[in-house]
Order: sequence, then structure tokens, then C-alpha cells
Amino acid sequence: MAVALNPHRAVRSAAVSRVPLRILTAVPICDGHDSAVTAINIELARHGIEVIYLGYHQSVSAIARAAIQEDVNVVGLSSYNGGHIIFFKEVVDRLKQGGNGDIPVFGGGGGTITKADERIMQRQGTDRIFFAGTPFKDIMALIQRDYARTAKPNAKFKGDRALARAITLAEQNLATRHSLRAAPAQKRARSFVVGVAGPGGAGKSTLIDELTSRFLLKNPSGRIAILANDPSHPDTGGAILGDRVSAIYAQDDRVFFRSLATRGSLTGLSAAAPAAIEILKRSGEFDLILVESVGVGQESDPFGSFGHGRCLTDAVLFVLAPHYGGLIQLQKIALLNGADLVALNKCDHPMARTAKAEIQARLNQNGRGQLLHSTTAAKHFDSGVDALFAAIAQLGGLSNSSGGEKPCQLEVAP
Ligand code: B12
Ligand SMILES: Nc1nc2c(ncn2[C@@H]2O[C@H](COP(=O)(O)OP(=O)(O)OP(=O)(O)O)[C@@H](O)[C@H]2O)c(=O)[nH]1
Ligand SMILES: [Mg+2]
Repeated sequence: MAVALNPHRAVRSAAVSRVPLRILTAVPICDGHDSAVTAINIELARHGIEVIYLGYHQSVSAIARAAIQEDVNVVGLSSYNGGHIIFFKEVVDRLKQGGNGDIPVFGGGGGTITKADERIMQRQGTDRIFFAGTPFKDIMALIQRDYARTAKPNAKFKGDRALARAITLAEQNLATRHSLRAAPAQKRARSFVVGVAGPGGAGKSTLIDELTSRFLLKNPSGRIAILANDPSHPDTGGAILGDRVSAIYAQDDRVFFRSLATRGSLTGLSAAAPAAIEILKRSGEFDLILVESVGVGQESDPFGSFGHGRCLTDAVLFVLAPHYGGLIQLQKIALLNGADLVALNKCDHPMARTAKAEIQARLNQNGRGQLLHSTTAAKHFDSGVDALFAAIAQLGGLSNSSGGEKPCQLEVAP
């Protein structure tokens, strides 16, 4: 009997052979029509493309900032609210203003965008519109044909775009030396680097966002960088880099947020992550750098905490949710031995009480005085997140007072 072949294989052979194309997709402000862009995102990833999805109801500044920091090949907007002529122009203009007019903008919106609208939009700088009825496979072929590129060093790029391009070069396997040269000159002495690991869905990104809010509040002139690693699909090479959707506080100019696809690396981080961390550190821009791993398994050691290979971070935060299984699963998680900070997130869940006792008992067995932080990242102003930030600030010499002064005493987790 003939065996049906995996249909993804054919897509893969066409897509994986070159550097994946990166595209930022978003739905404009005052528009909640996200089912079209969701379908497009899945199709893009199936065709070996890395999609950074920003979400719906997104402002011009949020879209432009994300496009710059992610150094995307193209921005794709899905617009159904009728405001497309003005909105697309504002995105194009915002990119141009900062010297980033090389990033093209295209989009779709079914029948709400007419051919006549497209002509006006093209005069104003939009690249093209995909109209209702265009088959997905034609859209994908056109994107692959017209927007794939190998990024090159560009001395004209400034600020976040220069950093972003340096990271792109590192991702393309160009010599790290090259990427470092592309990064802006150092201004501050030191960044504190925290690796954030934990099982898929434990709330790492949500917690990072809440920690970002504390950093912004308590360090009024500092900058924070977030490197968010997400898995590439092994079948197609594409990826949905979804951590940015949870990053509400990344919509601040003091935050640099970059998504990295693993592109076949099985360590829990992109192979370019060490270079990217180095680029961010050498820039001298950032007081705090948070590196989110992909959802990790029991044996994982993404940041080199156990001395095998290079240690990438100054501290490691391990995040769990109450659904870890049972005591035996806790015993198996290596990073519970190696982490400097451990957080039980989703403490709003009824299972959290038992989980707290079990995890603290597990940590006590390590004999390292590790304290369990109890957090509910989904809740704004959670006191557990406050205490966790205080502990990070203490370790990293960051300010934890609203006046921006250095903390004088360690705050204890509840
Ligand atoms: C589904 C839908 C909804 C769903 C949305 C679900 C969701 N989560 O997205 C629900 C029912 C919730 C809804 C609500 C509303 N809707 Co509605 N909705 C639609 C509908 C029927 C389909 C849109 C869609 O998803 N199409 C599927 C996509 C895949 O196909 P497509 O649109 O043809 O797009 C093609 C290309 O353009 C391209 N494309 C699209 N986007 C992108 C992006 C990129 C990057 C690329 C590469 C390509 C691409 O892909 C397709 C390829 O063939 C349209 C009618 C229509 N026929 O367009 C109305 C429509 C968009 N809605 C409309 C309205 C008015 C509303 C409401 C205001 C109604 C109300 N009074 O409450 C609300 C507003 C909701 C909100 N918060 O914004 C109007 C908009 C009118 C206007 N702009 O002048 C429309 C046109 C209906 C109408 N004729 O009146 N809506
Ligand atoms: N109930 C509850 N839900 C939460 C909490 N924190 C995060 N979530 C939700 O959990 C889901 C996963 O959160 P993420 O922050 O994306 O988790 P993650 O660990 O970054 O996931 P991956 O990056 O895919 O590994 C989202 O729907 C969040 O809204 C919490 O404290 N309580
Ligand atoms: Mg995440």
C-alpha cells in the first residue's frame, strides 16, 4: 500500500535552503479583525518564513518600532476598518523619518481596500495590496520572490536599527566580529544579564513584561533589552515568533525587544543568542538584558549554568506554573538546581498552594538557600512580581525605588 507523503516536505525543500525571510504582521489601531492575519501568519510560517506577530489594535509607532528592532524584510498590515489610506501612509512615513525607509510595507483587507485606494497608497509609499480572492499560494510565492534578501552591514543605520542589523548579521552566521563592529559604540559600563527559562506556557513572556514595567518605573532613565527565543518549525523552517504579542511595555522607547527563531538549534536558544547578548552588552545601552529561552524540558541548560560550555548570563530565573506534574517531575528538572531565582507563576490557580509547598521543599534539598517567588504575572501590580523584581535589582545593582536610587536592602519574597 502506498504511504501518503508528508505534504510539508515539499514546502521545506523550497524554503529551508536560504536565510529565512522575516516579516512583521499587525492589525492597525481601532481594528479587531485578526482572523485574516492569523490565517496569513500560519501560511507564512508553513512556507519557511519567520513571522513576528504584533497583534491587533496596534499604533503606527508600535508597528514602526517593532519593524526596526526586529530588522524585518517587510511589514504586512491587515486592515479592515476603512482607515487604510491614512494609516499605511503614516507607517511608511514613520519608518522613513528614522532612516528606515528601506523596510517596505504591504498589506491586505479583503474588499475594504479597492484598486483605486491601492493607487493612492502606492503613490504614498505602500508597496502593494493583496486583494480579496488572491489565493494564499500566490501571496506566498510573491513574498518569497520579492522580499527575500541577505542582510548586509549598513553604516547608515543608527540607534536601535544598527543594533538590530548587527543581530541579523549574527543570525546569518556572518562573523561575530562583523556584527560587533556594526553595533554602536559603548556608553555605559555594564549590563546585568538574566536568562529566563521554564516550560512552554508557564508565563515567561508575561512575567518578563511585568518585570519590564517595574524596570521602567524604577529606573527612569535606564534601558532594558529583551531577547525572546522561539522555536523554528523543524518541518518548514518557518516560525511564529509570538513573544512580542505579550509585550505591552515594549511599546516604550526605552525597551529594545528582539525575537530570535532557533533555526535548528536544540539548546533552547538561537545559535546567534550568545552573539546577540554580546552585541547588546557591548552597545553599553542597557542596564538590564532579559533573555527568554524557548519552552524548555527537564534536562535543559540553555544558558550554560552548569559549567558545560560558556555561561551566557549573570543570573538565571526559572519559571514554573502549577501544572508541572508531580514530585517526581520536580526532581528531574535540572535547572531547579542551577537557577539563582525560581518563580512559581499562575499563583491565581487553585493548584498553586500545593505547588508552592512542593517546589520550596525541592529547593530546600539543594541547600543553597533558594527562595521561591510566587507570582501572578497575568495580574498588573502583583506584589509577587514586585518582590521578584526587587531580588533581580538587588543581584544586578539596579534601582528598585521610584526615585531611581539604588536599593539598600534586599526585599524578601512573600
Ligand atoms: C470575519 C469578519 C468579522 C469578524 C472578525 C473576526 C476576527 N477576529 O477577525 C467579526 C464578526 C467579529 C467582525 C466584526 C466587525 N466587523 Co467585520 N467582517 C468580517 C468579514 C466577513 C471577513 C474578513 C476576513 O477575515 N476575511 C478573510 C480573509 C482571509 O480574506 P480577505 O478579507 O478576502 O483577504 C484577502 C487579502 O486581502 C489578503 N489579506 C488580508 N489581510 C492581509 C494581510 C497580509 C499581511 C497579507 C499578506 C494579505 C492579507 O488575504 C486574503 C487573500 O485572499 C468582512 C467582510 C469581507 N468579506 O471582507 C467584514 C467586515 C470587514 N467587517 C465590517 C464591520 C463593519 C465590522 C464591525 C464594525 C461590525 C459591528 N458593527 O460590530 C465589527 C468590528 C470588529 C472590530 N473589533 O474591529 C465591515 C467593514 C466595513 C468598512 N471598513 O467600511 C466588513 C467589510 C463587512 C461589511 N461589508 O460591512 N467582522
Ligand atoms: N491565569 C494566569 N495565566 C497566566 C499568568 N501568566 C501568564 N498567563 C497566561 O499563560 C499563557 C502563556 O503565557 P506566556 O507568557 O506566553 O508563556 P511563555 O512561558 O512565555 O510561553 P512560551 O514562550 O510559548 O514558552 C498566556 O495566555 C498568558 O496570558 C498568570 O499568572 N495567571
Ligand atoms: Mg514566551
